[in-house]
Amino acid sequence: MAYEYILTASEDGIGIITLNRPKILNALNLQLVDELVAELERMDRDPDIRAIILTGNDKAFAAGADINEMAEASAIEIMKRDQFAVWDRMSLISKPIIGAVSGFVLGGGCELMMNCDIVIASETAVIGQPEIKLGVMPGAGGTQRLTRAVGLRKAMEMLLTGEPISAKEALRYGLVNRVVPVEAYFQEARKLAKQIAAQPPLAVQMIKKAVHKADDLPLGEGMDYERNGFYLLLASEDRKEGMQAFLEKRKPRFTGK
Ligand code: CO8
Repeated sequence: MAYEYILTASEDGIGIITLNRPKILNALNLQLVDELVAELERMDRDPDIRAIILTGNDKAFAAGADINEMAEASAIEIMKRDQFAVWDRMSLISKPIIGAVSGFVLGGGCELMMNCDIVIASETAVIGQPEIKLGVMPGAGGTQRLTRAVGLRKAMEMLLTGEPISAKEALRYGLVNRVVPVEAYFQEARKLAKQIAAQPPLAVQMIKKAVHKADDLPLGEGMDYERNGFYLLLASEDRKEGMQAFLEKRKPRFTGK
């Protein structure tokens, strides 16, 4: 499919999506988000792709929603657009999404990063929710996912001041997984994606789903969900292969069946 605002590639079981509006710091207009979600869904269906990397460029992962696009729109127009419905589809992607972020990760950019399952950040990343400075507030999960990720007090400070935090501080708060020099963040994400792509795909997807349930469900229900996933995976061919390979002291070959 031809896209205008994203680039796509695939290699060795991983799909790579690059946000591509570099002149305006990958500001997220409606079309870009539509393209991004369409490609995530396509990669989710592609049996040759087992993990997805989402990235921008060294200067900006994304500096937020496109302010030009929303500056003139009325509240009713924006409500009728229902633009966050497409964002909600991102959380239905079953394959793991690894964010490789650098530079500005602001507003909708931070919300997009928080939609990723694992995040590798460059040392230059500055991460925040500056919506308050524009007279609004986050609309795609900024108050909810940030609070779950960093805790109430830190989220309050970030959201009420609009000031970003450094990659190192984000690491301390568990908002990103690793911080590496800017020359290395993409390679690090690629290495990790390949490692995950070599795992049994059904188990990968079941684990992703179960971990996200920990945000939504009370503990008892989450435990039930986990246990049913465990039983289901016992019926997979990859389970037979994984255990047989262990007993035969060889590397397993997982097929996703
Ligand atoms: N939207 C549109 N254009 C942008 C955006 C943006 N979010 N961010 C940067 N740009 C453009 C600039 O206008 C500039 O364009 P031009 O060269 O044509 O003047 C170009 O990118 C480069 O930017 P700067 O010259 O400003 O670069 P600096 O290095 O000086 O500053 C900053 C970088 C600090 C990132 C600065 O650009 C900035 O503050 N950007 C805005 C950040 C922001 O406020 N993001 C939040 C947006 S709101 C949001 O994401 C959620 C809204 C939820 C409600 C949605 C309702 C529809």
